[in-house]
Amino acid sequence: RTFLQTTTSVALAAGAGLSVRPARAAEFQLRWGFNLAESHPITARAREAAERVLSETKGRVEINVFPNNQLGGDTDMLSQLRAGGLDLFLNSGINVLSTIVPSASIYGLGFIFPDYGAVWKAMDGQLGDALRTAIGKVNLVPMAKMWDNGFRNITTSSKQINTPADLKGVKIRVPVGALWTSMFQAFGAAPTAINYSELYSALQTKIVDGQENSLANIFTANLFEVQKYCALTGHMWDAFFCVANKRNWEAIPQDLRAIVATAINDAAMAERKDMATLATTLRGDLAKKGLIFNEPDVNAFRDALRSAGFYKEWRTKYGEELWTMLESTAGKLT
Ligand code: X2X
Repeated sequence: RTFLQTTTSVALAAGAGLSVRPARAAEFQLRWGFNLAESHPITARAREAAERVLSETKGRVEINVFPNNQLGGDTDMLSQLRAGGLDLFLNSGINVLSTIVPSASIYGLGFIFPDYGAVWKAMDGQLGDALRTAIGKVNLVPMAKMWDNGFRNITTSSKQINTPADLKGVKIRVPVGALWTSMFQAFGAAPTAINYSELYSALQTKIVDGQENSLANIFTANLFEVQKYCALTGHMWDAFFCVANKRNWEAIPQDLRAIVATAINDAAMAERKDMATLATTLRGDLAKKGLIFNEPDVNAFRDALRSAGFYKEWRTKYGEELWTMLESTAGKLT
């Protein structure tokens, strides 16, 4: 039980005058977990949201932020969330969240968004709303705004990836979600599903040769230390839903819930801007750390997915309704 509803006033130590903590334990204490590193912009913005909530609720709601897999990997955190031990969880709809809401992964299909304009039009619009509705059906409450996790690129340690043929048989880590495994199988690679919490050590010990992620994650999780090459494939875009455990969420009075939701959604919007700013410098920063970049012809990668029947297969899985919504922003895919 994380949701401590204290009736007694627990005075904190005297002399805490400089602290932003309330003078007594908050009525509602929420635990908010996710996988990203301490230095990722998501962590700073989540902490900022927590401060804002504490002040705007006059100390009644305290959110404790647990980044960097402090509470366990994504698979563990999802279990904790469903059991109510975790109140808020940031997770990609393509990642473990898709194991309980399969349709939430649709925005991760390869090469569907040309740019961020197309991304936010879809995800703040009809398609995103449909996915939030699906998430709402499994006793989770999704916040309105997604948090950017960036376009993804492939890193490797033993060889450079210039064409889909270069991926043949390459052992590559993917997050735990069926779409990811399917996509890398369609590229001809040998994907292994591993949580982000285990990624650095899986690369270091050569359980896998490569992985794919945003430049922000390659930087903040220090993956450049255990990877040599980065192919700028931008093969898919990813983002996080912020989801709450429904029972715990509804135990909070409506006026306080509104403050929490607004603070979290505003933080998501600020984080999107942070990512856009970072995008202008990360390649240079990572090159300075020794990562060797190349810019492959991405059309060849998209064609590889097409000819492997990848889009057709997933069209059947997602169904025509979602597919039509997707194609209304992404254009014809099959
Ligand atoms: O696990 C990953 O690679 C990450 C951090 O990008 C996601 O959560 C999908």
